[in-house]
Amino acid sequence: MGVWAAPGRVNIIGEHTDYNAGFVLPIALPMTVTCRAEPRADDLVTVSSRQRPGRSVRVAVPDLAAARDSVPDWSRYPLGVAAQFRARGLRIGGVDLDLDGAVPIGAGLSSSAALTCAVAIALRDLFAPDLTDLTLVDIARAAENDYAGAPTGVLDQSAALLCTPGHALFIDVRAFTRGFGDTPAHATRERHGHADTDGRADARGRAATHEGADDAAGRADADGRADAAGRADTHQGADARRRADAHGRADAQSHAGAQSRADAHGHAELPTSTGPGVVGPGSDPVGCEQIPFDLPSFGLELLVIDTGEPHRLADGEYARRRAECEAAAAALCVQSLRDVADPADLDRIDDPVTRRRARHVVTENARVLEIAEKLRTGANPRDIGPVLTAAHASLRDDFEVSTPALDTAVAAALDAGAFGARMVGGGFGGSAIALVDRGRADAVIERVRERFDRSGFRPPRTFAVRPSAGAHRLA
Ligand code: GAF
Repeated sequence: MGVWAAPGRVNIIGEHTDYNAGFVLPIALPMTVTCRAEPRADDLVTVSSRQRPGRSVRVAVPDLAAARDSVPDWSRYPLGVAAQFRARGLRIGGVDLDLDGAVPIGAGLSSSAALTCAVAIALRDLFAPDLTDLTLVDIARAAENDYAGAPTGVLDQSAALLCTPGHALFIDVRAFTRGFGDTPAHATRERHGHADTDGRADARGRAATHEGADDAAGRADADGRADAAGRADTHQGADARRRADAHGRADAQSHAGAQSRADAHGHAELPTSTGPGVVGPGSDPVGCEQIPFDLPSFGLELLVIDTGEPHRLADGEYARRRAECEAAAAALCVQSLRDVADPADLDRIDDPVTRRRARHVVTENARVLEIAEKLRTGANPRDIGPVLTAAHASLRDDFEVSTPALDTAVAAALDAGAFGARMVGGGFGGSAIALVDRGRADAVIERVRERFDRSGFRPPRTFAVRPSAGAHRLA
């Protein structure tokens, strides 16, 4: 028996770049989903959720794949992870999985990846202890894509599994996903055909939403959140120790990589000295770099403003954006938009909507590299503020995934003195972040509340976050 936890995430920068083989820079949140797991003597996998009392689901291990269409939506996230272990030839036995979530639901903070990743590390530790973190990322991603039907990239699962306290995690998704043997974009397209060229999501994509996962383990009251944060904190020391060597090595390696990235926005790749996808003891996977992101010592706070508008991934718009990006890459004859170095190249795309979608991705990749370089070289994190705000404009105007409430949150935070602000995650609802001086945090929150009230939006929920631990065992 044991208890495992995995966090939600906030992406500092790099939205909708993961499925374009680009760059992302998330941090893990202090809020987690926990999975209490106990092996059984028989071959049943049971899942229960504190957020769904009395509605546990049980499936025999050999029936996991076939059960996909008959189990409730919420249970597809944990069962999908178990099914993925089986699909990869990994032996798992019967097990009771009891879930409890403290990542705000529908808030664009990735409660579903927190759930799949908590289950993934529990099953790894119980049944397949040699599995690498990289394989776990792929397992959690595939569980969401193939079993739950949510066409995500790898951002959320990577953040939940690999982030470390006090750091933002830079990921070069192309280099990182080489180790999967298949890129997430290709994997999803081949297995699902989740969106046609007009961007219409298929029935499976539309059927499942992040809310399934959120219902399973995402909801918690203020006490629940405080408790989860506290529990996560007590284990951060161990987690930090586990990765302590990795930081030194990863940082040293990444300085060499920084030069090549800076020279070739969009084309350059991180060094792959340990080979594609290899995870050595005490090192981060290829394509990943832990970059110090120490807000308190600069007197800064990162606020999350949850608009309360539920964010949904699989209702068709996310899949449509993916299809538009693929169409843009095809029009430019490149493998993915990651391969576009110069925004001027986008003039070759005839369709104005497709061109704007591509412009977001190309400029967003450049923004990730710019912020990563600033943080890597020890700049005051407040200097990244204008880049965050530019990212919001791009998501609002070019990618068109923002909402009036998100725009209001960003505008009000900036008016009240935030250094930068933007929506986070997939969009169409969810949360914004604002980088603020610690002394201005209350004023910023107050201004956002006033503006929401005046605009007729529900009161937002606001809280400060700090870079926290990735998935870990609690007990
Ligand atoms: C969602 C997806 F799950 C991620 O993979 C990523 O694409 C994100 O939206 C947008 O950056 O969280």
